[in-house]
Amino acid sequence: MPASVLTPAIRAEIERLGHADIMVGIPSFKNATTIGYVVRAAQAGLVQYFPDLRPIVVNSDAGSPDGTQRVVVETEPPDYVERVLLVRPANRLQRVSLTYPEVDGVGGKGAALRTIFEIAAALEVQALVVVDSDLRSIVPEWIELLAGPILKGGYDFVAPLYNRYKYDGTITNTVTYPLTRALYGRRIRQPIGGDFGVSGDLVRHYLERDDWTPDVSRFGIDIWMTTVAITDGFAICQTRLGAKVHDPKDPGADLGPMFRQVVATIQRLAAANAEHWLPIRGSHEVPAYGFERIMEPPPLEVNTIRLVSEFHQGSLGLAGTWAEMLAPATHEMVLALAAEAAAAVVAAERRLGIHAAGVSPAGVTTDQMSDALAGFSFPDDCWARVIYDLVIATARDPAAVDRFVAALVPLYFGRVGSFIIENRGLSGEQAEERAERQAREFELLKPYLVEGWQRLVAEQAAEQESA
Ligand SMILES: Nc1nc2c(ncn2[C@@H]2O[C@H](COP(=O)(O)OP(=O)(O)O)[C@@H](O)[C@H]2O)c(=O)[nH]1
Ligand SMILES: [Mg+2]
Repeated sequence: MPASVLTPAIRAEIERLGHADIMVGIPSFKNATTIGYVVRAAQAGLVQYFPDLRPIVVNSDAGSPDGTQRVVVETEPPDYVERVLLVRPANRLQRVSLTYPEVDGVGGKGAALRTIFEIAAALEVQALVVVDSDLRSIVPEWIELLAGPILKGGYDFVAPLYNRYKYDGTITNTVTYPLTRALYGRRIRQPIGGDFGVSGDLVRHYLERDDWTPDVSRFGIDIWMTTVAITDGFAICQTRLGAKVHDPKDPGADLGPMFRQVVATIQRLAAANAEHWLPIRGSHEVPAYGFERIMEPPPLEVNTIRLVSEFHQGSLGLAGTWAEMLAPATHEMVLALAAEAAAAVVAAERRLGIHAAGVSPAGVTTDQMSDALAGFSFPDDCWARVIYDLVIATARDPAAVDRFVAALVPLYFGRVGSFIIENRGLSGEQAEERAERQAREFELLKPYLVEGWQRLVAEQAAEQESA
């Protein structure tokens, strides 16, 4: 097992705590304004739904300068929850907030979870629930929905199912959902949702793996957890949590680094797991726990013109890298699309009388920008080929993955821009159908990936022979 990262102070804290049956872990980085509510909801869920178990809440913080940890420590104590819920639990609820140590010099969400895993393993918990600290829509029942399948149903990994606004979750919709589904044959709709349930067995297994890379210490953690649960044969289900409402992010402005960390991780795992996914065709449903929900999440504004413009800008500086990482036919298609993107942006800016690239133009809505860009489209099958070409390129040259994934960012912007333009008039349900259609396209093109992989294996064998 790789060495523990825990500091002596955290070890002493674990010694003091002894044991627990169920733990809620909350990673945080500058979430002072929202984490108090998440802590109260977690406490209430533990007290209300698991009154006989020994519960603990652990906040693993990055050393936030905004007082996040103080909020956790000062938020209403567990007896407040007992009072408002009229429950008298058998065990006292423990609550801890600590600053997590970096893993091999790297901090981030994954490093925060690494400390949470180590504490969960040391306390010998049966179930660990992890929830994000920027959640607005969490309610106490989420704790039951995430831990129940483990404690009652024998599952090891519980992935969330939520209603997200149609423009939220763009990394999930463009890459992690369709690729995980097509590679491994499991329809896990939110492989990087951030809110998970994990059994004690799977926590120990995570700590025993020896592929904890720097990206896993950052935002690669979620796709790593999900993929390891699939490939290493753990029992997986989903759980219906209702709407996901959290701090909004505009893909063009906020999601570049997260995209690179998530996609480099999923690509690295794909290259390592070929014998696992090569035989798989099609996909099947993953069981879902919990009652259906119909809540609609609030809308989110996105600067569509910036997304489409960044796609074209990328083609100016990155065409060389695109040529390296894409098949010639895909490369050609993508360059033609980038030229169309440039023309669409010029026309849209003229129609709206603005110059929008870079800043969000005041008073211009997502829908107005999308209407003005109507006609620009980055087709499903071209996107699937881009992602599959990258699987092959990463396997051929593992050291280049970060460079390739950085060059993929403008293509992702183009693809997301197109998704938003095409979905502008659609309901959440209709947009969901589009995401499903794209996932089916990934499945349909799986033979393209398999052939590319077999060609690479043959090439490498020939090189070996001649060497
Ligand atoms: N400890 C720690 N937590 C982080 C860090 N970055 C993000 N997080 C937490 O990870 C969770 C998800 O982050 P968020 O930015 O909301 O990502 P998204 O909702 O997946 O787009 C939140 O609880 C963040 O506070 C970090 O550097 N350190
Ligand atoms: Mg969030």
